[in-house]
Amino acid sequence: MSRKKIALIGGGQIGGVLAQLAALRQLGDVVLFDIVQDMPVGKTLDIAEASRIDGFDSHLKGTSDYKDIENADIIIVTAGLPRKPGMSRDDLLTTNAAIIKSVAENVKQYAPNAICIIISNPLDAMVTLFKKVTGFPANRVMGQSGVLDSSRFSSFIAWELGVSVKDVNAMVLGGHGDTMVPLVRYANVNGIPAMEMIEKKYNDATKAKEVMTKIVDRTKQAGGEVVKLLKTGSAFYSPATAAIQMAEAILNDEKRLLPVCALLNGEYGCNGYYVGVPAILGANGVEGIFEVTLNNEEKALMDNSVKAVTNLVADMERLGL
Ligand code: A3D
Repeated sequence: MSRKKIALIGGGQIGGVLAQLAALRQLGDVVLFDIVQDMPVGKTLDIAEASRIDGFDSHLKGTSDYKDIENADIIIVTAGLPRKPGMSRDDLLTTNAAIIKSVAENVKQYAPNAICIIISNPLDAMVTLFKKVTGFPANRVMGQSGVLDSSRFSSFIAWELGVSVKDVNAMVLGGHGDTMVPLVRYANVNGIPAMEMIEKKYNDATKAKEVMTKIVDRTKQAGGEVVKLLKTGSAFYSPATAAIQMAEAILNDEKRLLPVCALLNGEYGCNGYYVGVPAILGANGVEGIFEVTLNNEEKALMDNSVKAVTNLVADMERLGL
């Protein structure tokens, strides 16, 4: 059996961490592509030179030639500009759309059977564009955002309660922007509702609500918090880790239920748009979408988030992208 091939388009901050994680977890052979010459070769060489220490056999290749992504099983796209302090993800629309268009054309030509995970921002619009240009089936084109947003939400709950984050299950749905929807009612610590635990901690329901509101707001602003502190660029360790979890679920046919930016076909009252929803990831990519029962308040938040996504896509279409 031959090794799986993982092609990473964009060899910047996230691309470099993706390459290292894919090698460390022995997911397969790795190709790191960037339009900047030599840099991806340097990065993959640097990672490969630690293979003796880390004990991995994955072959790594840096390149600026799309031919090298031929027959990739998985493509992860990070090509495009990251945010600068004060910018919203949507401010990247015009620049990154042109980049994603050219990436999608090349992926279509050189790796027509790959399963593709998009990370470039503004995420929901870039996944939509990538799907449109490649014409790949919906199960093979998805975006990474919910796994990261949910990990941030889970971490903040764990830090508040002083429990291991391994026991926290909390999910964020909706678009990857300020309207994202952290599902408070479903958040739990090994089955115990997180809200109940926060209420017990403070013995005060009002205070518990305030604490959870802060956690939700921090989750929504978490990307911006890192951008502000880094001064240049945006988060890159955690987005890479999140995408690798998705790639691993697909390559190992794990049937993981993860929050994935997937194409909706009537689910959540939405048709034809990419939105973050719980999806089953396996060998065929997105193998199913689960529709969580939402109460009126949650439904209103989800509708608002879907509206933000449709507005963003409409902006992109108005620009002729
Ligand atoms: P950065 O370190 O700038 O890397 C981007 C790379 O893309 C650079 O090395 C560029 O040379 C390369 N590039 C530009 N144009 C092309 C092209 N046409 N073909 C191939 N490569 C090209 O950015 P980063 O790695 O920090 O972030 C990458 C993207 O991910 C940005 O759009 C971020 O906003 C986005 N991002 C998304 C999340 C999500 O959770 C969705 C989180 C963090 C960042």
